[in-house]
Amino acid sequence: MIKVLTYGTFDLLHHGHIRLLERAKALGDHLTVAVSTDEFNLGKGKVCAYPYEERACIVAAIKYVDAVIPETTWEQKIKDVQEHNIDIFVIGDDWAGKFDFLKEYCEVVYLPRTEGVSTTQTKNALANLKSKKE
Ligand code: C2G
Repeated sequence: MIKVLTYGTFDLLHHGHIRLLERAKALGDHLTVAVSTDEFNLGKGKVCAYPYEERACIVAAIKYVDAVIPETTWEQKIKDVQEHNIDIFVIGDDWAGKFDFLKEYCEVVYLPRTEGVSTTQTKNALANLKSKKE
């Protein structure tokens, strides 16, 4: 069984996230997603619309996802790859090169991001909607 692992915030889920998870799962038989906790996101400068428990619940419901674990630190990836017997680490190419240190432990794949969609754009669109109603 080929085991795949990816990491992300997955706030205000959109088709860019779904396409990433679909392609990640297609690389193997089992996909584990490490969802960033709220505290970890603060370190990434991100304040989420949905708290960790809700984001984890939503990601776990996606048909491509087989397991969800929390992402609490930048340093956990090697341990995660070893403890979960991961064969392939996958993430969007906005991170290209950043996780090459994992090549010692597993295959590393950077997938093209889906253009034209982002959680930030979704937040801005919602803010515009709100201002139009006022
Ligand atoms: N993504 C994508 N296309 C988009 C937006 C996001 O392919 N239009 C991908 C990202 O490249 C990432 C995944 O979807 O692989 C999750 O994106 P985010 O929730 O923004 O995750 P991020 O904050 O980049 O967290 O340790 C790694 C970090 O936790 C990654």
